[in-house]
Order: sequence, then C-alpha cells, then structure tokens
Amino acid sequence: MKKIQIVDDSQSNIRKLENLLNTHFLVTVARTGEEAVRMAKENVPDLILLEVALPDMDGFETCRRLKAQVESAKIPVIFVSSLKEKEAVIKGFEVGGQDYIIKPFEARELVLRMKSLLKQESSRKRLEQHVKVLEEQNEKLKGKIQKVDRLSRVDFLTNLMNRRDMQEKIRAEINRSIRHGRSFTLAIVDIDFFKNINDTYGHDCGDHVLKHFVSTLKNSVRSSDYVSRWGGEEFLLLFPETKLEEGKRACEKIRQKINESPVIYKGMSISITATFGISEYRPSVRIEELIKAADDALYKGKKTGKNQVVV
Ligand code: GH3
Ligand code: MG
Ligand code: MG
Ligand code: MG
Repeated sequence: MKKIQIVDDSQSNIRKLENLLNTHFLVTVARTGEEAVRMAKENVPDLILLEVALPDMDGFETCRRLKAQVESAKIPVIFVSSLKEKEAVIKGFEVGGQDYIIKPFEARELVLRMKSLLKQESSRKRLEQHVKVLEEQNEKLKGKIQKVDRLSRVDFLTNLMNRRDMQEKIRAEINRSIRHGRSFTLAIVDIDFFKNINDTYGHDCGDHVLKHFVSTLKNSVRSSDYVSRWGGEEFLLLFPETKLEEGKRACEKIRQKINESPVIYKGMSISITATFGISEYRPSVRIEELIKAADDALYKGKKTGKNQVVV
C-alpha cells in the first residue's frame, strides 16, 4: 500500500480526506509545517497532500523545506488549497509542487490526480534503480577491463612489463625526446648459455634463474628506468634522458653485479653472465631501427666472447 501524508490542521478536512483515502492508502497526518517536514524525513511517504494555510509556516514554505531535505526531495507534493488565485497556483509550482487542487475539490478528481502522480513516481524510481544497476555493471566491467589490460601488459613469470607494453613505452619515449630534444638509451640484455642451465639443472631451475636475474636487474637500475621481459631470457632496459656513454656505464655496472651474484638453487651455486647490446635514440630514427641497432650490438657481443656491453 502506498503511504500518503496529509498536512492540514483542520480536523474536518483531515477526516474528510481520511475517509476518502483510508481504503486504498496508508494515511498519516501532520498538523503543522514543521511536523510535516520531520515526518516526511522519518516516514518517507509516497505522496504528500499539502494544505497552504498552516498554523506555523505556510504550505509554500513547507514545500520548499521538503524539497530541500534529501530524504523528501523527490516525494511528489499536491497542494490542496482554497486559494484559487492564479498567483497562488503558480507559486505552488514554483516552490516545487507537482500539482495544485482547489477546494472544494471533486473526490474522484483528487484520487485520479494522486494515482497519476504515484504512477509517474513509480516509473521514475524504476528507471533510477535500472540506471543504478547499469552503473554497477559498468563499474564491474571497468574493473575487469583494467585487469585484462594489466594481464596483457605484464609478464606472468617475472611480473615485469612485457614486450607489448615496453614497445608502447619506447614509442612514448621517442615522442618525449622529439618534444624536448633529449635523447635516451636502450639496452637488450641476454643471459649467456642459458640453454645449458635448463639442460643441466632443469626448466624449474631456469625459471628460478630468470627471477633472480630480474631482481638483480631491478635492483641495479634507477626508479626512472624501465625493465621489461623482451623474450625468453632477453630483457629490454630503457634509460630515459640518458646519453649513450651514461647508459653504457649503467649497463657495465649491472653486468658486473650479475657476474658477482651467483644464483643459489637447491644448495647449488650457479654463476651467470649476460651480454648487453645498447643503442641511443637519435632524431628521426624509427623504433624498429633503434631496436635493431641494440639487437645487432647484442649479436656482436655474443659473437665476440659474451659477458660484455657492446654498442
Ligand atoms: P646465448 O649464450 O647465445 O645467449 O645462448 P643461450 O643458450 O642463452 O640462448 P638460446 O637462445 O640458445 O636459448 C635460450 C633458452 O631459453 C631456450 C629456451 O628454452 C629458454 N627459455 C626461454 N624462456 C624460458 C623460460 O621462461 N623459462 C626457462 N626455464 N627457460 C626459458
Ligand atoms: Mg640466444
Ligand atoms: Mg642467451
Ligand atoms: Mg636469447
């Protein structure tokens, strides 16, 4: 049953309305404007029948307050008043009323107007609910998309950014260099004789070595540098705003650190080395050329003894 709040201080009016509405609605009564505002907040009726002439504040002021209070802001208000001047009717709508009925009113007309407003209000609430559900679904989807996006950028074994994400990073770095006229350096690092490790100690050990290698890499670069898994046992390092010589020094430091930190696996100590190929970004060089230059340097390093940094 819909809840109707009558706001009136005349006992005969109240009785008349109650008799008319009691069978179809749950009726409550407020006798002053103040009481109406308080009851609407606590009870939240579906519709308010508001007399304009009230003992404390008039119905217009009461309506203003009802509309300014969150709990009652959306409750439809029908003014029921003996004021039949146009100005009064206009004011009723201006303060936020949904309808205005002039006394003496036709009982059937009042009930029909009430039903029409209640129906509108029900559809509005349904729509509001629907929008809420859609918004919630939207939020969930956004979360899922973010997760998928993250998964598509992160390497599962090492938690590093993967090749795809690094390629975007390099492109962004190229654009930054073009804007600011600064260069940057990248290096491709490849673990030496890694196949031997897998063949000798097994694939799990290989995985363990990769993770250890990655933590050495991450601990050796600056927080502004980027480390990615480029392929199986190949990693691409990006040094923003770094010239070739500086990048070379950084790689040399990392190379030594790798050399000096053997991997412990099941009580065994396994020494590893890595070869670095580096290239510096130069204006108007394309990403493919930049990466190929590092790759060529790496190849040269592998051909000429490994465990070195080659430009
Ligand atoms: P080089 O010194 O010339 O770099 O030789 P290499 O043996 O390191 O390189 P090669 O390219 O011949 O072999 C790389 C091996 O890395 C082959 C592949 O099975 C292994 N590998 C690639 N990804 C993974 C991985 O995720 N885990 C393990 N355990 N091995 C991997
Ligand atoms: Mg190889
Ligand atoms: Mg290798
Ligand atoms: Mg390789």
